[in-house]
Amino acid sequence: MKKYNVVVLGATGAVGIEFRKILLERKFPIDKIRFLGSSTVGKQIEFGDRTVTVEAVGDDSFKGYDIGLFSAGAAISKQVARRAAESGCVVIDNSSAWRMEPDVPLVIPEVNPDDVDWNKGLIANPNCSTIQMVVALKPLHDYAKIKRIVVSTYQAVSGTGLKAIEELGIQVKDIVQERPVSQRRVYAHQIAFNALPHIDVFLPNGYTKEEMKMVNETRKIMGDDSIGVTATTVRVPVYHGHSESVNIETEKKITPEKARELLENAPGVIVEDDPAQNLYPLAINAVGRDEVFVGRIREDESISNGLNMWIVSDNIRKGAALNAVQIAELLIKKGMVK
Ligand code: 12T
Repeated sequence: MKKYNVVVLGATGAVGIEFRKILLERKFPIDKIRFLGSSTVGKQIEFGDRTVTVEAVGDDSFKGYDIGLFSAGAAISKQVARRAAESGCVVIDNSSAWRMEPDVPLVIPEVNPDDVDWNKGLIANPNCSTIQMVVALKPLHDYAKIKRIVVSTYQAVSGTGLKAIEELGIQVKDIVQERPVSQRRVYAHQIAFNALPHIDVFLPNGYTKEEMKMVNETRKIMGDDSIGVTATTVRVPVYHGHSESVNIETEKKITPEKARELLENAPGVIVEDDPAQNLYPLAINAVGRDEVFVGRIREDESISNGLNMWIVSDNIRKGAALNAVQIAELLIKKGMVK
């Protein structure tokens, strides 16, 4: 079996840690591996039976490497991704930097695998909240054509990175031990025992950038600009796993039973929907899992063709690292890596 030279940019961040786990778990065919970071340069990392030293990004970081898995934020990605691609390294970028660029495919392997065919060395991984929603909605769209989506998210702090996970822990401990909250650096407000209707920055239209990512990315991935999408994205004091309340209006009638059947046969989806047994998707159960979990599927009785559902997934896995590695596997399968 052919093996590939792989470079991970942002190798010690929350997504980087997951990249390393998933590459090993899935026995990704690796020849050379390189880990790049900024704050952790020089750190030695065990990777299978190798020990790899974290390096700083330099001019030659990508030369001789076939696949780049990037999760170092939009600013760094804007600086290096095109250059890496030009040097022959196919970049799969997890940041928001390139997602809406017309010459960059935005890919979820279960949804639009063939969009990788027109890549020019750079492929974008969608936003975590978008991925899990679209994995669940695509089979329903194919059957009944979705006209409009109304989504509210309940997003874990791990999406912001390791420093946010640490901050939630510190604040929870402070409050439980009846001390004043000692640290508030990551978010605009205390996150422990709270809910913040604010993810990423605010835009002139009153929405946050996270909300507009869900609107624009959903249309690009589905290849359908006629779908109306409106979103409210909320940070909740959960370490891992995003939850979403999703309402859809469809052109054709789709019953909850039909929706369950379609989703039970959909790739990457698990239906957990038995209210009598208190069974519905939960963030704590989705952690460490690859699939998107869907439940609470019920009719929207306020309109003629509408459904409500609850969609949960591990935001760092399917929402980030796993989806990117699946794109890399897809490129290999299609013979699109040199
Ligand atoms: N601000 O990939 O803070 O565009 O949870 C993902 C997650 C941006 C992104 C977050 C963010 C992205 C967050």
